[in-house]
Amino acid sequence: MALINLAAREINYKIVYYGCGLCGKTTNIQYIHRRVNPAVRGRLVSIATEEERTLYFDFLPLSLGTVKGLRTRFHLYTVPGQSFYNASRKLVLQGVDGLVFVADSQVSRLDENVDSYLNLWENLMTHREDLSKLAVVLQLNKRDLAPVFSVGDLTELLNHTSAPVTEACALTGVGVFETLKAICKQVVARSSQS
Ligand SMILES: Nc1nc2c(ncn2[C@@H]2O[C@H](COP(=O)(O)OP(=O)(O)OP(=O)(O)O)[C@@H](O)[C@H]2O)c(=O)[nH]1
Ligand SMILES: [Mg+2]
Repeated sequence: MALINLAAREINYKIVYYGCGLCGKTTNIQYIHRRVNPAVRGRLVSIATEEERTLYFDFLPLSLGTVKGLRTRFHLYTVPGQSFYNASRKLVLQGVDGLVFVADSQVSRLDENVDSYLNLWENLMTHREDLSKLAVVLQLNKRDLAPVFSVGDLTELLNHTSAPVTEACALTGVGVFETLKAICKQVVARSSQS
């Protein structure tokens, strides 16, 4: 649920980038951090291993305009994709408003994508949340590599909630802002309904 701070005239949304290890979650956030106007962003906080794998999360706050006279703050998080960091993933999911599920399109990563998608459903259940009730975008990343699955195949496997789908190459930034816009639009629309 979006957190409204009336004293500060501010509305806060939490968006979590989820997906298997090495699918490109941190790369998305780093690209956004590099490319947005410094006036709208806070500090990028990354808690990572020496090999630059996410250990706990990445965090980037963005202030993007107003909704009904309230300043909007989007708190972007990533989770660690490696399977043994599940406790961290559960914590990061707490209070989530929007989810970007980042899929690694490479054929060789099929099992990891499916495991991560199932793990997301499971972890949301522990917070009494349900993917079908949240704002969701499916980002098909690493479209620059080969061989990759078709958009249709990945959508069938990883999009049981009929979420908007974007294609991306987070390394060069293709599709990164399209994904961000799609998820921001959805979380704002949902909070306006409630
Ligand atoms: N070719 C290609 N490489 C990518 C793309 N996106 C990310 N990468 C690379 O994939 C590797 C892993 O990217 P990360 O962003 O660290 O992956 P992650 O999902 O945060 O991984 P964890 O923190 O372990 O969960 C890095 O070497 C990136 O440069 C892409 O679209 N195309
Ligand atoms: Mg990471």
